[in-house]
Amino acid sequence: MDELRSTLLRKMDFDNVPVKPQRVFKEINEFFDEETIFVTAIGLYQIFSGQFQKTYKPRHYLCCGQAGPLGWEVPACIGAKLGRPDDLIVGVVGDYSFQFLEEEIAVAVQYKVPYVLIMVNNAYASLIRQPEAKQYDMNFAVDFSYEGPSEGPEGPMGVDFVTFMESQGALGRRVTRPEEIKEAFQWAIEASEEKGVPVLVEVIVERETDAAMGLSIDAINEFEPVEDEAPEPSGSIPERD
Ligand SMILES: Cc1ncc(C[n+]2csc(CCOP(=O)(O)OP(=O)(O)O)c2C)c(N)n1
Ligand SMILES: [Mg+2]
Repeated sequence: MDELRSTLLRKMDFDNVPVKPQRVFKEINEFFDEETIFVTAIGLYQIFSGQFQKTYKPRHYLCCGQAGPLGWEVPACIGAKLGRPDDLIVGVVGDYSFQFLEEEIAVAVQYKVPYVLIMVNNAYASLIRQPEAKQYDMNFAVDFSYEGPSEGPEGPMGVDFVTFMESQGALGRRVTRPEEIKEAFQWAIEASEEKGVPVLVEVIVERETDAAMGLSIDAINEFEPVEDEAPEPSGSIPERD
């Protein structure tokens, strides 16, 4: 298992703009330390998280589980922070998932609960887009982009999540380039603690990236390159100030 885990790794070090979702998780792995408590729910962003994100300790990776209630991250981060007030809580969220329970941002502001949200924003319900495209060759009712408030490298993105956060009394920053991501994480940690509110890092990612998937563990379809050898030793833990 150890050998398999350190070979045949999926590529993460994409420099592309628009940012590849895989790159977001490379930045997360390099930036956050083993004490960080992550919270996530359901979507391709969460499947990418499961495939790429490093975790180190029990009860430090909270996923809603099989029912998959979209939006769960937003209030679950409140619960995690109240349960472990001295720990850094980071929710990893999709654009559509966020919209299911975005009203909970106001609750966190009202009760002064700080945490960081990292949004993998493709303006798509991509966990529905991918099977529609692969199995039925269609793209029906899964695209949330529209002209207006927010733009990304590939065009209109629709909802402006940074303005939404600010309208609730919280904060947010939009990131469109890979080299801006870590600095935004640092800002979000400091700003959330200083103001006692949730802070969003909205990463605009490539709109149609497919996640490796298959009907069984020995029939996985890869859509992106697989590395021949490990780019770094597995299990290494980043240091953070
Ligand atoms: C309440 C609820 N409604 C619908 C679904 C079905 N569903 C699962 S993932 C998903 C799309 C999620 O989109 P987004 O949060 O943007 O993540 P992405 O897949 O694009 O990364 C949908 C509609 C669900 N899990 N829960
Ligand atoms: Mg999405």
